[in-house]
This record gives sequence, structure tokens and C-alpha cells, in this order.
Amino acid sequence: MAKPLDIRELKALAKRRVPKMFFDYADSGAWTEGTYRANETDFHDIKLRQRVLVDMTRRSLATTMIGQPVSMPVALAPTGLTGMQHADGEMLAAQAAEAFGVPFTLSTMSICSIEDVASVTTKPFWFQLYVMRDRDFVKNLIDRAKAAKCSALVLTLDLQILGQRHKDLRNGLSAPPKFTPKHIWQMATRPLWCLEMLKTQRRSFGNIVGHAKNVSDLSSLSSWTAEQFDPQLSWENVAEIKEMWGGPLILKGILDVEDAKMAARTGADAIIVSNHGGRQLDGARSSISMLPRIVDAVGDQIEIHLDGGIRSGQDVLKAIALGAKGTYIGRPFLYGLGAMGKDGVTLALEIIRKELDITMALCGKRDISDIDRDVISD
Ligand code: HOC
Repeated sequence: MAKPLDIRELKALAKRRVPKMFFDYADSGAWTEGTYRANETDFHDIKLRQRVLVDMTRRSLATTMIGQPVSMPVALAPTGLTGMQHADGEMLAAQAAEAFGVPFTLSTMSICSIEDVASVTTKPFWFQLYVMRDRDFVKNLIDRAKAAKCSALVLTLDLQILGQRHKDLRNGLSAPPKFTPKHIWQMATRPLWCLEMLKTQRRSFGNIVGHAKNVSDLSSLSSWTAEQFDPQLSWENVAEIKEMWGGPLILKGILDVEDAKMAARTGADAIIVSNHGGRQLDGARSSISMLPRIVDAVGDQIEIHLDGGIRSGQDVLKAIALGAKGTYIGRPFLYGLGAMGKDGVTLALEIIRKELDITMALCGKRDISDIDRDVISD
């Protein structure tokens, strides 16, 4: 296959290289997947203004997210089980992001651990935290993120209970996982993936196994995970985590104006307008459709980021135009990783950078700081 030209082509390649159960894990949304789809399609409904005869010679995409310099306003989102798209996936993606000058966010539910990622990077990465019911474990994770010199904590608020993803249930990707001969076959038909996976020892949740109380193998891990998301998580807990962490804090999973107002009062550094990639509340609005209202309500009080549905540089530009200071890509980098390992993550970032740069120029803008609602057509 020729070198992929856009994220859609990277996705097609990943589908051919990654065993179905793991490709589907990345590619799934909750229930009917309506919100998952809306995250993407609502971007298509936003139209840009084409401008001409503007000097476009010197252009810059560089900006900051929570005051930290980024080469473009795109971070890699925290994604669970990334090391199952490709062996050592989190380490490879972190290296690609570092070389590109954009933040990498390691998920609590990653395969490679905080220490694994720290061992192959030279600049700070961000760490995403789920507040588990075992608060000693949460404290342990925060201490490890501090020891690894993570430069931001991304606290996820929209997963107090796990949404239902039909593809995962059909694929047996549940707690505990149900392995059948079908899975062996799915893996056997992906020999390159298997070869890489055989070379690494990292095939389980690296932040959890050996760190959480009584979690030593797959079966103890499954039962632990199933009961650990905290249905009683509260704004008081957010304040406690902020205190415990003591560094830059980003609150992820805000999709409602009232919640955005509460989040702004916490003193966090940023919020991420997000519906967890359509993986939690099916029927919720898309992230991009909620962005303008949230910006209007709290944009003068807190920095606003957006995640969900970004598949191109045009989407990044639209989110920035509607008030986001930064955006996150999850699936686009996972497709790159599944398709071509570290080179694929780099390619996903290159594709988005090129699209963003050309789109910005054709909208008559030369610097990312010049992008505002003016580039959106009525
Ligand atoms: C079995 C554990 O962010 C996702 C992740 C977190 C889920 C943990 C599942 O898939 O949305």
C-alpha cells in the first residue's frame, strides 16, 4: 500500500495489521456509537472562509498549552491499552510526540508503565489519572508521576462507571477477558503484530500490576479493575487530588456548561471539553458542538482544550477558531501506531500538521494566535 495520505488511510492500514479485538477496542463507541460518529460528522458541518491575496510566506503553528510550548496545538490523548495496538506502544508514541514537540499523555490504563515511558524520553510527558477507589494506589500513582517529572496531571472525570461498548463485549474484551480459539486465530492472522508482541514483556497494565494491592496476574487484575472506578467521585475529591499533585492540572471530560463553571472554580489550569471519544454517554452532544457554549461561559476564567472527533488539521483549526487553546488526538495516533509503529505516530502528526498549515494559510492566517471565529463561515 502507498504511504497513507490522511488519517482515513492510516486507519485502513491499522485495521489490516492489528488483531480485531484490539483494533475494535480503539475504534468503538458506546451503544449505538451515535456520539462517537457525531464527534466526527459535526466537524464536517462547520465551514471555513476562504480568503485570498493575503501574504502567506512566513507561517507558525507554535503556541502553548497550559503555558508549555508546543509545536502545534495538538497533544496525544490518554488512551487505554495503547500497547496492544503495537508492542511497547506508549513508549513509541511518547518518543514520536517528544521528537515532534507536542505533549504525550500516558493513561492510567496503559500497558507500558510511567517508569517505562520515562526511561525512553528526555522531556516531561503528561500523566492521566483515574481516581480509583483504592486511594493508596492513587497516591502511589501521583508519587510515581511526580518522580517521573510529569509536567501535567490530566484528571478524567467522565468515567465514574464504564460505558458499554458492544464491540468489546462481542470480542470478549471484558473483565475478565474471555479468550477463545477465535482470538488465537485473530492474532495468528496478524503475524507482524505477534512477532513484535513476542519480543516485549509488556503485555499487561504496567501501572497497575505489581503496584495495586493484590494485583499480580490477569485474573486478579480483571476483578480489581471492574470494581475500582469510583461512582462517588466528587468535586471535593478533585480539590484533594489538586492538593496532592501540586502541579499543573487539567480536568478532562467536561461537556456541560454547569460542570464547566464548577471546574473553573477548582483553580485547575485547563479543562478538556470531551465525551471520552463517544465511549461513555451515547446520546450526548459532540465535543465540538458544545465548545462554543463552554467557551462563552468560562473562556475568560480557564484555558479550554478539546478532544473528540479530530481527524484532520482542518478539525484542529475549527476547534481553535471556536475557542480551544489546544486539542487532543486519540484514535488518529492509535491508527498510526497500529499501522506502522512509531513511524506511524510520526506520520499521523505530520499529516495533521501539514493539513493545519495549509488550511490556516488558505483561510488567510499566518499564525495560530490569529485564528478566531472570523475564519468560520456563517
Ligand atoms: C478494562 C479497563 O479510557 C477507555 C479507557 C479506559 C477504560 C478502562 C477499561 O477505554 O475508554
